[in-house]
Amino acid sequence: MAERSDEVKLLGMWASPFSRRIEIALTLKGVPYDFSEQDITNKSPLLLQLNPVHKMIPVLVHNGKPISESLVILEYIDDTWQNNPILPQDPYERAMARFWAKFVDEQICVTAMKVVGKIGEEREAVVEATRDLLMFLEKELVQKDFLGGESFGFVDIVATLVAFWLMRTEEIVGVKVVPVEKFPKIHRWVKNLMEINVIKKCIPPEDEHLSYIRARMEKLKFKAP
Ligand SMILES: N[C@@H](CCC(=O)N[C@@H](CS)C(=O)NCC(=O)O)C(=O)O
Repeated sequence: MAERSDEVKLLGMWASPFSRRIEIALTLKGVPYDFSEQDITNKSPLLLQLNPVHKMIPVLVHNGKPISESLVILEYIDDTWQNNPILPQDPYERAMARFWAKFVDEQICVTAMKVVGKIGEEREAVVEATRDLLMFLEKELVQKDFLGGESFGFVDIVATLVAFWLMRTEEIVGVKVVPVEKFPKIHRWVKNLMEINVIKKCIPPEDEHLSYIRARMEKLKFKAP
């Protein structure tokens, strides 16, 4: 649990899967925090001051010190509050968890984001590319309830982006990127996630989230075919 002297503040945005990762980790650890909702279309002087390199949320401020980039923040939280560990203890397992987290961000997230930005044949190609990448997660979930193994951990927190952003976006773009027939293990994993109280508490409410994603896509002129 947080020490009484800990001052923890999260600059985030309610609909951001990156910001939600940090809320999940802080909630799992029982760390009280102040949440500062940021407008990413009109960045606050505080955000620009605290994250001058990327100018992005989330930023965690612990006792006045800012930390940016969600994967870095998650590790910081795990190092600082050691109850309910997020990363495995074994060095090889830790390396593997970091490997898959990096894969989710650098490969799945980057490719999946293009699904909403493309139409027609180009969209079909990125949907296929996203499925090829997701197949690696599907295989990781054989005989495992969570990407972290027996229990929910670092990779699961990072991959909530697949469960609560990519799979929600399907309804808006009108394409089943993660069909249950092809990805039964991923669908089972999403069900397992939904049984965790911290997850139930920390994911954005579905209807508001879908309206937000739809409005943002319209603003960016992304249209369903
Ligand atoms: N690699 C970053 C990505 C964070 C990110 O993409 N944040 C978005 C909100 S979902 C943002 O702040 N966007 C503002 C911008 O791109 O200017 C992380 O893991 O923290």
